Amino acid sequence: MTTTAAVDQVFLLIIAISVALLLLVTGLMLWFVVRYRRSRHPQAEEVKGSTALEVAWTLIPTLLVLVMFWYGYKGFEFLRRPPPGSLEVTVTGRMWDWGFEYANGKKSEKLFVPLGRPVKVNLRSVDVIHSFYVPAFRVKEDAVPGQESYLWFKPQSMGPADIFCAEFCGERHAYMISQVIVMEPAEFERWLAAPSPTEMSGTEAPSAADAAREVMEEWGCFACHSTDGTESVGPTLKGIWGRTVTVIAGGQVYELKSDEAYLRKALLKPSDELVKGYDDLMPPSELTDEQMSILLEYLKIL
Ligand code: HEC
Ligand SMILES: [Cu+2]
Repeated sequence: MTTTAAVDQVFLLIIAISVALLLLVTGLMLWFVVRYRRSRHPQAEEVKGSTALEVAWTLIPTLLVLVMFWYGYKGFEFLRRPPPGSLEVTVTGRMWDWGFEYANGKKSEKLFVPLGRPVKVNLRSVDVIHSFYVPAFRVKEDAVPGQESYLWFKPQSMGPADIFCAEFCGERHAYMISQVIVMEPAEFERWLAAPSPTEMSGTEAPSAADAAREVMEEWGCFACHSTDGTESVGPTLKGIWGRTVTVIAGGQVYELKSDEAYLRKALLKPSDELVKGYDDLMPPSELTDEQMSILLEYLKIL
């Protein structure tokens, strides 16, 4: 069974019970209105209790609620137990995009998965609470900073499925969109084995700029920064090297010339020196030393 079928079954069951009750209550109401209308039944009557009726309308709804609980619980259990042999992917939520990482270190911007194999998504967040939501697979789970959570699903057909963030997480929450891309298993294995551009070496080495942009995509920098001069949540990184920046630090406002030391600090401890006119929204980056030097080289030539 798939998560989609599991959720839909319970959903349909609850809808069916609800519709049956709605029809029953509405039907009885109309019947009473007609049958006991004033012209036909001018004298109001006092009705004394009926034990059989009271037992019935206590027992039947209790049973119905227990049935809903039972199937709901079974479905919940099913959703909490990823099948053995699931493909594990670590998903990181951050303001404001999703990052995907596979067991072999491969990283991507979208969730690539093979057809027919269950996928276990291990969720984490580096800043605030996000919620990983894939409507097509009927799964949704919060990504909470400092906590691991997970969900699983099994893609049964080709074609992309949308991923949303379902927990309001700030200014660009609505842009926190990605996709599940389902591939033929063989094609997926090839994709997974191919190194990301940043890991390439030797003759295939990509240009320094490509490597740097790859790093920036991996860490979600483009969610807040442009490299073409447009302002976004953060200042544009175009011409960042050597430009005069007005910063606020410890209540002091001063100007400085952007150099390597400044940029390093801006990346590692963004809250220490805030660029004037911007909010303290940038997460401290967890770049590796190698990524840091790739990035710094790139910022010099932007
Ligand atoms: C959540 C949005 C966000 C993300 C993600 C983000 N930044 Fe920022 N960044 C900002 C904001 C806002 C500022 C200005 C306030 C400050 O200095 O912290 C800023 C400032 C900067 C500055 C200083 C700019 C200047 O004009 O002096 C640099 C450099 C920078 N970011 C680089 C990066 C890089 C590289 C990444 C990815 C590793 C990144 N940022 C990720 C929001 C973000
Ligand atoms: Cu979010």
